[in-house]
Amino acid sequence: MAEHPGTKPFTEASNTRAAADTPAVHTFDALIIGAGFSGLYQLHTLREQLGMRVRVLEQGGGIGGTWYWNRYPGARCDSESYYYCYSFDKRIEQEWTWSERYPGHAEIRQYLDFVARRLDLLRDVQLDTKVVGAQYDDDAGIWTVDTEGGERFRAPFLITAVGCLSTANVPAIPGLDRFAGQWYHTGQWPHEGVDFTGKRVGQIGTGSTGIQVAPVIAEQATHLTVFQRTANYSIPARNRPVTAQEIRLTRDNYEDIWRRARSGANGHPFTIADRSVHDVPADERQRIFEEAWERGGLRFRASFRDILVDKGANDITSDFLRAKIRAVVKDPEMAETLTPRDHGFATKRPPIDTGYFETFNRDNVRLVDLKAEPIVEITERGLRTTRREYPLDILVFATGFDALTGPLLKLNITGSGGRRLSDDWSAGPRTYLGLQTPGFPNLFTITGPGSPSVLCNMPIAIEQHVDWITACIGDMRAQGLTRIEAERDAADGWVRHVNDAANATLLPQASSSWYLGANVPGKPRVFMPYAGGFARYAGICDEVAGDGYRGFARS
Ligand code: NA7
Repeated sequence: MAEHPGTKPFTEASNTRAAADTPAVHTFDALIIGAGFSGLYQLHTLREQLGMRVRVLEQGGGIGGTWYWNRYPGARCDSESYYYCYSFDKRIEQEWTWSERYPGHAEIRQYLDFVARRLDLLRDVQLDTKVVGAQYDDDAGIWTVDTEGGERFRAPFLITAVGCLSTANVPAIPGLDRFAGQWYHTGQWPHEGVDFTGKRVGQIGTGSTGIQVAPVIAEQATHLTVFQRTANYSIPARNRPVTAQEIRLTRDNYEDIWRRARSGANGHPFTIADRSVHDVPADERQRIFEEAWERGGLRFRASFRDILVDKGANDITSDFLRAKIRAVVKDPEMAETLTPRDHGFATKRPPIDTGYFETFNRDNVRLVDLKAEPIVEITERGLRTTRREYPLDILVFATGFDALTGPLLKLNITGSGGRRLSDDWSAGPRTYLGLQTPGFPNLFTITGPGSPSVLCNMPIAIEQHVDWITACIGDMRAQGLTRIEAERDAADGWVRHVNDAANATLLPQASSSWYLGANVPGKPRVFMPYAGGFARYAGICDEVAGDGYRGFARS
């Protein structure tokens, strides 16, 4: 795939290293790590609203964050395009036109490139720059950031904009190094694409990604074997081109769309119906579900208000979806293997699909139930389970991410007094509002653990965080303050609140969920995102700021 234009690495004279063993040091008012949706908007606000000198350090060779890396065939956002975008700039909102109901990965990169050019962002973005360490100097009140290339950056404020799903989880299956074919993780997909023609392909993983990629591979490959550990629910996406009338209507109504998105639980502009699954007679309920199924997409779960909080309501919903799998998949044994029985609908991240279950009616597709025959090893020729060896030319890992904490811990962050973030989070992330961690002054995290993040339509969650951080730094500068740090009591209270919010839903009951870190062996089992709802969360953040940044020590 061709790289999109306008994303050449930042270069300037001062960027070259002064001498082989003396890193060049570049000083800024703020450093941002990551040039996806969050890093780009954070750059814009700090520069334009506060007049700060900012540098964005980006590991990739282009902007786009998650969408720079996730280029696997079928990669598409499951928020609808008209609201998977920024809301802060009327001009951008009115000029950009999405082509499909759900934006594909290439179109999202084109959109971000359009935004970056419109706002002249690229001059402050340094590409191909991987951060390998960040240390806080208490005496100087300065963060020092080191890069793999040996450069050093210093600034009083450090903002991580590294995304929630950016550290690929490649399971440690013995034998991968001796596999004679090619293997790929979907989150690190080659830019030139992968040609599956004439190949026997194995795919491990049936989360949102696996469900998107399998139908596309099956169409191209000679044969596809899907290795499934946990069966998943999926709602048809019903993707299609956007009509001229929809574009007009959206543009005319953006104010209302954003107002609704911000006042809801998940940053989506659709409202969750104010009725219980138990309130309506069975035939009426069936009609409502069928209608939602036909409409497709994430808004299926908005059909009733109690799908995620009432076990009985969730069981009824899950049964409807299980029946759909049986209705689509012709082989009853295969249908049963594809039917989730161990968790309720949407207690794990609910995928949406284009022809996923239909894929299993194809002659060239096989399903392997890893619960019945676990993986033993990868061999030179393919993959061996406890039952047999499956010969493969290509192995695709759709095995997800070390979500939320992974991208942050990879940065090797050391805070006040030399404390390491990895030590402080050894039993799970401990943040205040998901924005700051005690012991790490002037370090802000956009959509960090403890904030609504992945439970939301991300651009809405990102804008709320960036606006809050920008206002917070602006307020400090106005008052002549230089240091802000979350107080330990405030963080402890917030961690309790995050747990309570999760426990008020059915979400923690899905024991294999990446929300809990369960997909990464050895990761602490803690429910990481804030499940109390976006609007409620944003209200708390505003209240904290309005109350003199309650829970933050500022000096
Ligand atoms: P997910 O949702 O974490 O899915 C990963 C899949 O890979 C899931 O089916 C896992 O099974 C499976 N997996 C992970 N490790 C293994 C091993 N070792 N063996 C077999 N199977 C394994 O990641 P996605 O990329 O699909 O989606 C991530 C998010 O991106 C998505 O939710 C959207 O928010 C966008 P498990 O369920 O853990 O048993």
